[in-house]
Amino acid sequence: MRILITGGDGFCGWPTALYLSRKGHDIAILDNQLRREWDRELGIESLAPIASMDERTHEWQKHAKGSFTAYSVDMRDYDALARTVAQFVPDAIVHFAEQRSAPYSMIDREHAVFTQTNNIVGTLNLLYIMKEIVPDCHLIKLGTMGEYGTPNIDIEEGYIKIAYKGREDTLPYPKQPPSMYHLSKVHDSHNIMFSCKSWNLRATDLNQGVVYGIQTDETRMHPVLVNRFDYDQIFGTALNRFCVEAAADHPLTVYGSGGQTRGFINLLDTVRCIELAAQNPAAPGEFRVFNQFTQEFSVSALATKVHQVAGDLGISAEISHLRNPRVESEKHYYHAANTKLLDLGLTPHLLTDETIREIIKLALQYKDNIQLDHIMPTVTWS
Ligand code: NAD
Ligand code: USQ
Repeated sequence: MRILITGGDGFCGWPTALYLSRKGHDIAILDNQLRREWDRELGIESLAPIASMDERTHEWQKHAKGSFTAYSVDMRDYDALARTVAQFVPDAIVHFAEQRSAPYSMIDREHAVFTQTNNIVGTLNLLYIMKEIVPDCHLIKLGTMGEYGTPNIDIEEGYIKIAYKGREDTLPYPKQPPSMYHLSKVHDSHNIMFSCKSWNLRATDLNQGVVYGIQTDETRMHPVLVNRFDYDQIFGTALNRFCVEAAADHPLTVYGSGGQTRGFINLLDTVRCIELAAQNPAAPGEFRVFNQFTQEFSVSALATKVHQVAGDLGISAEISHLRNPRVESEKHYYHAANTKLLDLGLTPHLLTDETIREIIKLALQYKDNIQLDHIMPTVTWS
């Protein structure tokens, strides 16, 4: 297949591009490297230093089975995006290219407006381009489990059957997103659903949980291919962050009581899920939603696991319950369906002590680069 991967320079996009390329697909990555600019804005850096997009692309071209091309294009630039799609003519577009940090979107009004404009305009441009240029192409869009929030009933995969006043319908599952960033994903989902219905486009919305892990078989093939490793308060996410904190002898930063429960997925499964979605495209006019996570954990349970594995490595990682900077429920029901990707053939890499050990060891390897002053949360929701 010919697969265009937007956000192909990012944490999920880069390993996905390499994985699909090694499977023999023709790959184009598209990224304007905004994420590297946000690092500069915030004074942070990937813990494992990453090569420039040009350098890592050149290195991968030596290993790629099919063609492998990189485009430096902004999703908000309709003409440039349209030219790229017209030139590459993809069978599938995997769309990762958004501002993905909840804390970044909550810094202030400017960052909230930026996040929603960047994400919603980029996706809208893509939808119009697909309609005009590649109407049969399959859009594989990264959504988020956070779109659903934490309702007091089971979470379904995108839709819920409702019986009301003697009538029944299957409707989009109610959305209660917890940040301006998560809201942008909800707006995207609505725009994509409308486009599928109106223009007969085919789309899969992958509501992904929090991703953990750093390296894949492909990113390990050469030091220049190393994946980015975020751990700071803005772009770092729960499990990876706890592992770096352990390596840095910093208390593990559990927000509030830690009862917040979320869906989690190993990066190795992220890349496989994208492959499964691409191999099994949505039908024309179909807006399909898959919940892309493999296990549910509370934040406290994860911190406890990291504490134990760190202990085995001779590191005493104390757990600290901080005042929660976010407005979110810390004690709630959480049970979400995730069978659709399993039905397509996903065999999950479940969280093991070995996985945690590997992340801690990678963090130890770069211990001198850890910026301790970027760990504690300062961005608050209220
Ligand atoms: P990332 O920030 O590492 O990568 C996103 C990439 O998109 C960056 O390289 C950035 O430069 C690029 N980008 C952003 N705006 C762009 C624009 N206007 N034009 C061109 N490129 C642009 O993020 P990630 O962790 O790889 O996440 C990828 C996607 O997966 C996001 O849509 C995110 O919402 C979703 N997701 C991520 C996680 C996670 O835990 N990382 C979980 C669920 C969903
Ligand atoms: N948390 C802590 N301590 C930390 C960091 C986070 O207790 O040091 C808590 C948060 O309060 C939250 C939970 O852990 O309850 C998850 O937070 P996170 O920062 O790991 O992840 P989140 O903000 O939800 O965002 C991440 C990605 C985002 C993706 C989302 C998937 O950055 O792109 O959409 O995970 S989901 O959470 O399913 O919506």
